[in-house]
Amino acid sequence: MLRLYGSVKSRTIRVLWMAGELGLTYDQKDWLPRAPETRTPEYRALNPNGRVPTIDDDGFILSESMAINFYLAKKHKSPLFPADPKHEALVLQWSLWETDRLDRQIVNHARHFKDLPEAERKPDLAKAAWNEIVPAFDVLEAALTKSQWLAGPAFSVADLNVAAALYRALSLDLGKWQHLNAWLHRCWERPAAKKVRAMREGK
Ligand SMILES: N[C@@H](CCC(=O)N[C@@H](CS)C(=O)NCC(=O)O)C(=O)O
Repeated sequence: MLRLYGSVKSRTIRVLWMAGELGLTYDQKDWLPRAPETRTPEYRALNPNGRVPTIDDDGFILSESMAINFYLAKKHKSPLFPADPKHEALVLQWSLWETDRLDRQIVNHARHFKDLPEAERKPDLAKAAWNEIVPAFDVLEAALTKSQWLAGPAFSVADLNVAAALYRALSLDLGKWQHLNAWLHRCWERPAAKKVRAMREGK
């Protein structure tokens, strides 16, 4: 049995999206980041970082949302994990790139721009994050001007990982990045994506 640890209101959304694409059944421990359940010795034994997501796939324990998605797609022989080694390498390239260039920046921007109570927001931090986001969006825009998808001719785990990480960008004005905007909405129009979005937004 596959067990997923983590709430849809966390990076677990990426794994829930992948599970939906693959049609997997799973048991979810719907725990928010820093929930008391993530601070127990039992959970630390599964993920010493105390973070979500983590999976337990019949005793195989894995953390890191991007790695979990590579594993699930590959294990289930999904076309979302490309067979061509060049496309596979591009999947890794874009997923690692996102983790470096956008993952924390997009969260920091959203928190200090609008998510935190006003008194806790630090406009300087929102601005610093935005200053890193803009050149990264320019890079994505350039790539998506040349190709509809990030790693080969079809939607893949690269698109899923990057688009899922850009959930918060769905509410940004992306008018300056038209190809990025179209690609992001193309990804989030997929039935598995719409389902996790509805879960997250309580619809
Ligand atoms: N690189 C990790 C990041 C995991 C992560 O930071 N998860 C957050 C929630 S989105 C968390 O559990 N934070 C709790 C904490 O910082 O203690 C991944 O992609 O899985």
